[in-house]
Amino acid sequence: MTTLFDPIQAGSLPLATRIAMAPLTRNRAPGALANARMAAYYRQRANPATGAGLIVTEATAISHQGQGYADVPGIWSAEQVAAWKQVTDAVHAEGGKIVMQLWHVGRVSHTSLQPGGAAPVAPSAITAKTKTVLLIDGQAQFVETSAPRALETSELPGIVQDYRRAAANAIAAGFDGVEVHAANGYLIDQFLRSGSNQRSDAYGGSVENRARFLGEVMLAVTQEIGGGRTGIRISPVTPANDASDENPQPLFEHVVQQLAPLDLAYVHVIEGSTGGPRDHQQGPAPFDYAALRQAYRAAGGQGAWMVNNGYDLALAQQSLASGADIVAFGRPFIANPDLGARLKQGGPFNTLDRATLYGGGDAGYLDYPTLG
Ligand code: 8OZ
Repeated sequence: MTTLFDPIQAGSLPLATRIAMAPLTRNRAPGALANARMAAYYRQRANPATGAGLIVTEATAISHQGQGYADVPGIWSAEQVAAWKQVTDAVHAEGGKIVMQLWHVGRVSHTSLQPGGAAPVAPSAITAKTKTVLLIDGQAQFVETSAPRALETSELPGIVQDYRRAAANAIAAGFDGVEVHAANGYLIDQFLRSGSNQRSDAYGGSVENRARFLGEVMLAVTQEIGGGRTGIRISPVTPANDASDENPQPLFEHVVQQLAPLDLAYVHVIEGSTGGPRDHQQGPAPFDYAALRQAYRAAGGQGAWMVNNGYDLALAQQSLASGADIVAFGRPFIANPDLGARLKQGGPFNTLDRATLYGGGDAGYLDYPTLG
């Protein structure tokens, strides 16, 4: 029987275990630059014998327009590429693998974070009922997002190009690959889901149209760096950032069918409400994740199937036994740098300090203890 501690080949990525560190926003990159503190944090989790078989970085903006939170990192400039090298070097020195999560927040932003103080962009001019994080006098504060403007059809190729450049930059910075963030109510998910997409052009309306932007981004990224170094994260029913869809099952089955020919490294699925109940429901029926995976496989998709949300060892083993390939752990990896070793011996696990999640320094970031 396959265990979490068995190796797997995910596209071109040889992974020592099936334990992934999920992408985790920590708001510790002032100036949108990675830094030595971040390198130390990822290094603590990088050795596959004690930490993760694969690290997915915190969400990283592909452009200034793609920024939506204070002190999150970027990957659009040469300076940012150089800064990330200290992170990839640290992870590789421990024998680890790391991919960068590529992010455009769309409407989940604030004018104070946008170029020239402009309105954030979105598929449609519908304000998300959600908050973003700003730093006010050095303190992380949650504030309402700003009203977005609808993107012109003619602007979309430029954003696709931003994803392509970001993927090339990630490889130049030493990453083993990228994960396109198509989850949690950010730009790509805003196009996918009917609650945020009221477009009347080729990018709105039918399932095929709403999935078009995602398809174009994935084609550009895979053409640039190869499908085997590319993953994607989706969250079919999450209500995160005001995301909603009236019928997610056919929408996401179409999405994975569209992904199948790209020969991706992996498909990463958040089950349920991100960081919340796994049985969260949107649409007419409970979401069928096994059917989603079967739709991908039936279309010829061979990427690893990565699952996430509220997993412990028992649930992870159960999921591997029923067809998942990799399990991503988020909050447990914040509090336990050596989560792999702790899972292997059945605990104990450190408790997460929520007060130090977003912004700040070493506390709650570099000081969680490891086993003896
Ligand atoms: C928590 C806080 C800010 C951003 C996501 C990138 O939900 C995020 C995020 C999470 O995917």
